[in-house]
Amino acid sequence: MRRHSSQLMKWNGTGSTAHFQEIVLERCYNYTQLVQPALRDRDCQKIREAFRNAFISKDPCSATEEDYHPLMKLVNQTVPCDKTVFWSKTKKLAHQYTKVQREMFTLEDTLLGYIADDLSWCGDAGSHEMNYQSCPHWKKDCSNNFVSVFWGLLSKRFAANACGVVQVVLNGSISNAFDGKSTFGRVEVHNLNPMKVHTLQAWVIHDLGKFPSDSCSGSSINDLSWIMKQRNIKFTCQDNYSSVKFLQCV
Ligand code: 2NF
Repeated sequence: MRRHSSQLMKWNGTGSTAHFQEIVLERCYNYTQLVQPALRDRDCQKIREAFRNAFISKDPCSATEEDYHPLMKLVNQTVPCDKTVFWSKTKKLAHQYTKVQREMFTLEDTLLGYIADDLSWCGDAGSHEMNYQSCPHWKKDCSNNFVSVFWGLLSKRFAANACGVVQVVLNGSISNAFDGKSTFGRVEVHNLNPMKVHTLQAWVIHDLGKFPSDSCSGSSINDLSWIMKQRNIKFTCQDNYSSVKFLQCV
């Protein structure tokens, strides 16, 4: 049954990305065949279908992690030890860093992160279609929307699977380089496994030409250091690490 567009405009967030299904399939093939051929046996049609089944015909404000379990099971990717890079308010820079350091991985360098990056998606309880008009906004409508739950679960698994020395790129040009309310501070930090993760290395990078607002000696990094101490994970911090810093010039 066709629904009135007024009903589809009920949320405050942007609607599903146009051509969502095609983009998911194309990104999946690109990643599994060209970017990481080690995953060439993954079934992209099945991945697309499992992704769609996670949220289609469901109330877009009642997402649970279980909804995504079939998708996670299909993909099942691990990142080698010492290769995990987290980021918070430094997306562009962190991605430039892993592009240069070829074998390093941010979440968006893993298959599911790569597929979903910058996309929006939701359905509706009474329909088999996606809602391209609007989707719940994570702050204005509901936090248990399908996009937030997806990133929360993916971030949790990414952190829980990390091993060896792990890195985080933080932004020294905002007042709290470490923000306990961010996904990094709320989810990733608390899901690192002290039995597997030896050290967390933080790089605090200041934007070129901007006044530094926070640094390794500031109180937010002190909070992060304290959490790591409690969690029995060694912590190091460096301001303007040159291998990351120089990327701002390219
Ligand atoms: O969109 C992504 N690629 C994404 C989204 C959320 C989390 C990636 N992550 C993973 C990455 F792998 C990083 O290691 O978490 C880490 C970054 O998240 P952060 O919250 O620490 O960093 P921000 O720069 O503050 O946020 C990243 C993006 O996520 C959005 C936010 O608006 C920004 O576009 N975001 C944060 N929390 C939520 C939420 N609960 C959110 N979007 C929806 N629901």
